[in-house]
Amino acid sequence: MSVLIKGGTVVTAGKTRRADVLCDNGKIVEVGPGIDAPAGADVIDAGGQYVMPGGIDPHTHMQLPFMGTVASEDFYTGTAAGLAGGTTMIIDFVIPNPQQRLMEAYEQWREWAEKAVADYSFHVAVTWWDDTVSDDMETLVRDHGVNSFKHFMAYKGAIMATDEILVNSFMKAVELGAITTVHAENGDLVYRLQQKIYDMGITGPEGHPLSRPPEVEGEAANRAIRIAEVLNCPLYVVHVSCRQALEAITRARNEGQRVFGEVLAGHLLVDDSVYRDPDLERAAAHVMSPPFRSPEHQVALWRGLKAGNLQTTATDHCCFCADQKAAGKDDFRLTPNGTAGIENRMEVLWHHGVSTGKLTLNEFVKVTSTNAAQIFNIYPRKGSVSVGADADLVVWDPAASKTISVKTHKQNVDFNIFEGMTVQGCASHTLSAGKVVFADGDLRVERGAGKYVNRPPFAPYYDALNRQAELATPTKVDR
Ligand code: URQ
Ligand code: ZN
Ligand code: ZN
Repeated sequence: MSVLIKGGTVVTAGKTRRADVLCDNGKIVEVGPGIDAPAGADVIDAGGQYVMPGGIDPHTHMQLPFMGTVASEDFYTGTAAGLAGGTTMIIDFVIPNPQQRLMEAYEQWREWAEKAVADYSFHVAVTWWDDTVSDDMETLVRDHGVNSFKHFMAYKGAIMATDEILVNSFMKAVELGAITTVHAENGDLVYRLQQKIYDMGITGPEGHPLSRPPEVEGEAANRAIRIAEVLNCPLYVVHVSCRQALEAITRARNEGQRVFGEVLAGHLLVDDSVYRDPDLERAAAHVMSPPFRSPEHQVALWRGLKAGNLQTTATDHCCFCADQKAAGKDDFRLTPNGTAGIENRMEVLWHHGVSTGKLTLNEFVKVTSTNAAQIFNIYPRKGSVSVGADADLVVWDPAASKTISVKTHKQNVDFNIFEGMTVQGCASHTLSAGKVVFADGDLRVERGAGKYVNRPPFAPYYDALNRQAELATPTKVDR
């Protein structure tokens, strides 16, 4: 079955032009003006609309077992909600328990993800270390298309990676040609600050941000960056939420270090006043880490995105309903951390980014799709509108408006951090593997249609050798 998207303006990371797009057999087969519809083709009239690469959300946690419960959104409902917002691929996380073989956890997550309706891939977390972890990392890169390994520097007593784990894992990643990613919060500081805040009698959700100030994130981001610098290891900092972490990334990038930064749609648009909501259930619904920050950090993050010091946008889609969040009713430390966003990421970024002039059309495509595809080595198969690429596309209607609400969203969670936000510009059609899976408000998904996406390693040793060469030849000093 072929689909012709006719009359639209194709927007990619590098170009904006009037062109039709013909999809057949899951791939893009022709891009250009005046394409005639083959017999039997589905034709989408994209007049007055944009045709862009489907969004890639590089940070989700579908059905994550965490803090004594399981995230309410699973791989079926979560990828469907993403398609309704123009996101056609997720990169989720395999998170082994300490002492659990990475391969065992990987097989478990692969099984959970079989019901996905859009394509998916996995970062694999390194939560402990011994030779078997090293071996499993190698197996995952060599045989399973994993090229990124995650490290939680927070969550002491659970999945926190110590410096020793970071060093061992980063060295292995360089050897394998993989990239490392970090959740950058100093877990020891958080642990003690949580205790201190709680012992002061602050037990409600307002205690959450107090126990994880921006400095706690800035320190960890800088530490991970410095470790990566010494080991010449590419580093991707997830959910950068504050000026301090952004400054650490910006400094490193200005010195030519291979560091990337990710920002969540939520951290760009929601501030820490939510934790002072007199409705404690609503306040608890916003408990995630790093926490939503005071307004000056949103200003810094938008600047970072515009300046190119933050390359990707994500959601950290990790859903817990009110009855789950209630576990922390008397002790904020027990509130499962996580919020939603996969359905609204692109539309809120369009409304607050493109329509306000912060982002050009091409920058919007970069930060919602292409940069993630390039960083995680699946470009131009993903993140492009080019012949031979997967036909994962979104037809974007700049004139359409909607008001975001839990009453109408497709996400399987009873709260929306963008509740009541009216946006102009949203997906009218989404194609996944060349099939129309969302059109005029209706999902047309097929359980299990999503495919696992292999992500090949980068050139192993390349950077390490270059670095050694640099170090070996002392810089000439003109006397
Ligand atoms: O830390 C993460 O990224 C996971 C556990 C989701 N929860 C969160 O608060 N960000
Ligand atoms: Zn995290
Ligand atoms: Zn996360």
